Amino acid sequence: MATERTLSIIKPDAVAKNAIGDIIARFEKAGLKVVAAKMLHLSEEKAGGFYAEHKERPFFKDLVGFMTSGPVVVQVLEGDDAISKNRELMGATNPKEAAPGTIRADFAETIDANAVHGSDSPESAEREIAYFFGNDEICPR
Ligand code: IDP
Repeated sequence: MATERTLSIIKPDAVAKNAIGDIIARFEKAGLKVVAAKMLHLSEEKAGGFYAEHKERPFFKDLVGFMTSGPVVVQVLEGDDAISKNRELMGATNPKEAAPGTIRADFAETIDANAVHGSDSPESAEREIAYFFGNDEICPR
């Protein structure tokens, strides 16, 4: 197993539900360490840049509207196989298809407001972490 870092975002719907602590507890109980964290209210430009790969998709405008609708908590999680472990904890993109006990099954109802984001590959983790954090904001533990 490789020690990895991944970017997690607790999205505006989960922040509005006061679920920040419950979600971070799941990461920590699974052995992932929070090595950076901050709360942000994303601008359209910042949210649009983050999801640039979806720019041509029909849901892009709604996605940016949702991601800028309230504050988010962005974190860097570190641990063994952190990228795939976080994706397992999150569950499927559509909460209706997410396995029982996953974050999306427990905290989200719809695909447009699905509680969390997690990097899906080492390449996206590297890009996404650098999109939100400078090296001096990450605290190895
Ligand atoms: P992921 O968040 O599970 O990695 P992606 O395919 O990267 O899923 O999509 C990014 C985000 O875009 C999703 O989390 C979801 O909020 C939104 N999204 C994806 N597909 C759809 C769709 O078909 N309709 C509405 N929103 C979508």
